[in-house]
Amino acid sequence: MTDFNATRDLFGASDSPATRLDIAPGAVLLRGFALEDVQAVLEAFHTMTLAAPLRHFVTPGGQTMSVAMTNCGEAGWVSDRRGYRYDRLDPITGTPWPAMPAPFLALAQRAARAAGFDGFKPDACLVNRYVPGARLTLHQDKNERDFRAPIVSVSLGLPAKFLFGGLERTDKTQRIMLHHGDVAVWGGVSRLAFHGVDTLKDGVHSATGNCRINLTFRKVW
Ligand code: MD3
Ligand code: FE
Repeated sequence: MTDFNATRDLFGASDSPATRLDIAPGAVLLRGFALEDVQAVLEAFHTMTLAAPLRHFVTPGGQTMSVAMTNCGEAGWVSDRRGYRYDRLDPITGTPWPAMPAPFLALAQRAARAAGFDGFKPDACLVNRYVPGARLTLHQDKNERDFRAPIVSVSLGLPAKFLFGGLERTDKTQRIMLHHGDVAVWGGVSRLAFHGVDTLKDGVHSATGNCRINLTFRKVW
């Protein structure tokens, strides 16, 4: 899919600086789409991570992940020696994950609608924090029950090189830089594509300091 198609100002808000890129069938990158929401979203991020702190999960293989994670919403993604799964409870606090903050949900739904997925009702938001050196190896997101719903991802802070492959681990990957304020919607046949994030480079961003924060909104149950 080398035929990138960029269109400016498709979003109604005439002063929106967002640009739309079609990455693959069902996959749309909305550059700068979250910029107007950043302040409210980062404030909600700080509040929710007080209740459900960022932590480094251990994979079933026994490796501690370099990306720090937490969740909000009904369902939270967790990993330990027993496997990957979604759980209603935070294993650290033993209590339900914090409710999805209103600015998170509003942004996710606005982006899904802009990409053609009206009526998106995420019940989970996985929050990832990358510091320089952190990476996410190539994987598929397939612990959700319903693959008809897209995944919406929001990138904040330091830029990262995102790797986007095909339905087989060995398929060729595209490399796409994800910047502060970018939102991507992964639906259709792209929903089950292999993807990952290359090692985060050193840097400082005015919104987040020395890290990248990624929010992924999912329909799990
Ligand atoms: C394509 N997160 O949390 S966001 C993840 O930047 C994850 O933190 C990365 O992969 C991050 O699972 C990538 C972009 C993304 C998220 C989910 C996808 C792309 C996707 C699911 C299917 C296909
Ligand atoms: Fe993923």
